[in-house]
Amino acid sequence: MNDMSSPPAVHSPEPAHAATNRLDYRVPDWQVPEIALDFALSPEATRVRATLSVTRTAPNAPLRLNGDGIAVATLSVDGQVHNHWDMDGNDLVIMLPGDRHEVTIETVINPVANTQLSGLYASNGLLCTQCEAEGFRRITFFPDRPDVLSRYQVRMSGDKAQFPVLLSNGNPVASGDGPAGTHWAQWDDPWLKPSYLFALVAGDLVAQRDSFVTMSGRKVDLAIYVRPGDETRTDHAMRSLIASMAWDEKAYGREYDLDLFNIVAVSDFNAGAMENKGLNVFNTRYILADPETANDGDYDAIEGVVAHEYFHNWSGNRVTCRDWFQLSLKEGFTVLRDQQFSADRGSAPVKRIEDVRVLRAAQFPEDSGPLAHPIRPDSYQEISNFYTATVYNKGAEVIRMMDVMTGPERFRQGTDLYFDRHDGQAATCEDFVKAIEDGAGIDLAQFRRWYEQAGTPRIDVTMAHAGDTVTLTLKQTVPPTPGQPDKQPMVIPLRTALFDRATAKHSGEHLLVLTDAEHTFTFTGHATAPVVSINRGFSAPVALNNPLADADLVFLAAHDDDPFARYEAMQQLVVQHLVAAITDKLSDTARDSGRAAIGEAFAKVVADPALDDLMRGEFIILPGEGYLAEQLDPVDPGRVRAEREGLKAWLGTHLSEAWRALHDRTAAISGAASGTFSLDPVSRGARKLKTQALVYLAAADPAEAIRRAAAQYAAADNMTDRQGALMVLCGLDTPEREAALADFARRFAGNALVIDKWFSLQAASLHPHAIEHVKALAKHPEFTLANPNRARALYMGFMANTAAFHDPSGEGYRMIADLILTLDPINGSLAARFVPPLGRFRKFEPGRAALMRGELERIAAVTTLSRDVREQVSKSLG
Ligand code: B3K
Ligand code: ZN
Repeated sequence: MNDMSSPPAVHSPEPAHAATNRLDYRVPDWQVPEIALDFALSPEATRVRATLSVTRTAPNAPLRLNGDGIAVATLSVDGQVHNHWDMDGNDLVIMLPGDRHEVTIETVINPVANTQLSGLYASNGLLCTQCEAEGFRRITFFPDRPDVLSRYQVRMSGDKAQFPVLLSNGNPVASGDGPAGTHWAQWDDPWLKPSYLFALVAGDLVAQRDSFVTMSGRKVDLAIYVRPGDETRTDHAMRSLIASMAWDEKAYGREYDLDLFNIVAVSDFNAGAMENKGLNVFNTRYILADPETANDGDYDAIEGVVAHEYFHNWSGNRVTCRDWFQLSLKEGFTVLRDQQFSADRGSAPVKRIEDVRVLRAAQFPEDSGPLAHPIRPDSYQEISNFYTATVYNKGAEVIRMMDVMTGPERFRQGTDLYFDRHDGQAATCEDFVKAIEDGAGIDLAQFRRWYEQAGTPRIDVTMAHAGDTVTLTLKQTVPPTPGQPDKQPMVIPLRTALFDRATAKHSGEHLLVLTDAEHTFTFTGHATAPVVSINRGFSAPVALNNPLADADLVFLAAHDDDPFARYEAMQQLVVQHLVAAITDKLSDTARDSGRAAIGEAFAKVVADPALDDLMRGEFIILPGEGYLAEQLDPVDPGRVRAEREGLKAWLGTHLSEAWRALHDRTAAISGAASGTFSLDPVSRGARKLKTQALVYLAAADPAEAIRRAAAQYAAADNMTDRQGALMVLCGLDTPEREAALADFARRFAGNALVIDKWFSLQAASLHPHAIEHVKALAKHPEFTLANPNRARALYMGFMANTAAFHDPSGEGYRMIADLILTLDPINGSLAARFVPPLGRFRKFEPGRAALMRGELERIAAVTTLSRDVREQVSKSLG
């Protein structure tokens, strides 16, 4: 059975799971305008009685209700026992004579046994729900699709000591004590909603409370519920929520629509958070923060995710999705909205750079691999597999391009029309595009291809100069992707400026909109050949091939007035050099001159008084190993690591005085020396640079870096400094490493979110024995696969450690394949998240590719795989 050369199908007697296709959409045969739910809560046997008012929309059709892992305990129609029903697989099919009925179904579920964390489950003694996308059917039988909108009334009863707090969507309408130490509460949500937005939480929780007065003067009570003891760490989340509510009124004219807004933080959660109407449920990771335990990135992530979920109240809840193929309708738009919010709250250019970095690290590889799909997919087996960087982040970029082309005022007219036109509806991506077209007055006919075609377009740029005329020829290629061998040209808006070399100025930015496969743009009035800065602000999510000489890149890195373009020039300078080095195309002289150019650009940036430290920090981050790998075919991850670290060490030595000075200067800010912690940009910038300086010093002079890192660790009054120092120590083979790790574990024992950091730092470290460390950590008493944050901390950290994951022995691949097989029966949707990195085997040199493929085949040979893992593995094998 271990014959690696056999095709996977031979090992897989199970029939392939049927695909759901976008074009097969049909309106529902029945609607459910109202549902009353009654929960008798108990950790191991919760009884659910659901009463559905159903109305027929198609003649003769039976009522088909989805279920998953549940059975009918009792069923009645219009108050009478009803026997005309059958099971069709997981579906409950009820024959009904009339056009309107009241159907009551009882089910009994076991939340404690629900390790998939979908439906109603237990987390740390709490009971909570996660219903998107198809979890509601694990609670009760229902037409579990987003175009069935219902009014929900929810009653919960349970032991008062065990579940003192009982929450659901909407408003609390009644509560009281019941028999034998129980109590009950009734909640009523006045807004129609699909089943995926249903939520219930019961348990011992404390609330931090505040309020917000909306633009029409209504007071909204806000509460963030956490486990007792955690309430001191909710201030930042609450501030973020209030800021989000104000921002959505100002930026999009969207006002909140209930008298209360509740958030609950739970420790076991598959995703980051969930936008249930009036009752958001969050992963603790995106709520809890204080300076000692959360780093600056955590603070940003909390602000962004709190905003994201809040913004869904309009983009997702008031206007929801017709079907799951439209997921980007709510996710792409809401990511754009949270990106715009965070840009307004902090440094817009830094935020843009971070967002592009995420896109390139997570979405570009997806778009060039076997799991590539359009932002509006055409087919899926398991929808959980489509909560992807493509649907979310590329989806946001696509809508951002509409904004770029229309300008913000017209874009706002488009979104206003969208919300007005589709309020209360389950809409499609097409509805969104049409509303922008009509509201903003723009023709998006060809632009719609962004919803249809997968793959990152590549733009080849050639420039010619003669007399005073510049011709810029742009050629687009959209690569073939699975199921889409031939592509049509896209609409690609590129913000462009031509810089005069002598004055380092340009005479105004142009928005070049490329619509053909190839187009030449002409500019006059350039006596000398300019330096072209193109895709400024990253106006289109494309891979740009604009071959510029090192000197031109150094010029743009120093002078471009678009901060993103300046950063980009720096990145391109480094990428060009490293790609040439990795592929052995550099002579010794070329290596020296390449390094010299990079050193010059770095020196300018480090010393530039016009830059703030937050931005300076962005400029000096070397392109990630994953992004470098994207530029190579085939990839040898060992070479990528060696050359990237080699350059880092060279920069560490070449600029050692600058790094020392930087570390000395920043150490005085927001460390123990300053005595106060602040999230202001100056303190944050200092913290960012402090660790970056250490990183370069560590690559060049480990002994000095160890001394400085140990001091930074000891002096730290905040997690950013402490974690940064520990990260640097963690990559070095030194007793200080062990001492700091032990101190960290002791200091933060019992704080799960910080212990997650302890696991991921070691898994992602540059230490030569990282792979052994991961193996040992998997056996650590604090390690568990039952908690998604912990599982991700160790194994996502490890997979991001490309040199370790791609160890030529294949041990990293084996470990991940074993993990997938062990995790799959516990939590299939989480297990499936670990498949894509193995699925990229075609990108790698033949030795590694064969090993990776072999592991995928070993997984595929298992007949009991979840639908989630099965889909990802079989698509990866192709
Ligand atoms: N809408 C949720 C996603 C839940 C994922 C379920 N597999 C989070 C968000 O995007 O806001
Ligand atoms: Zn979302």
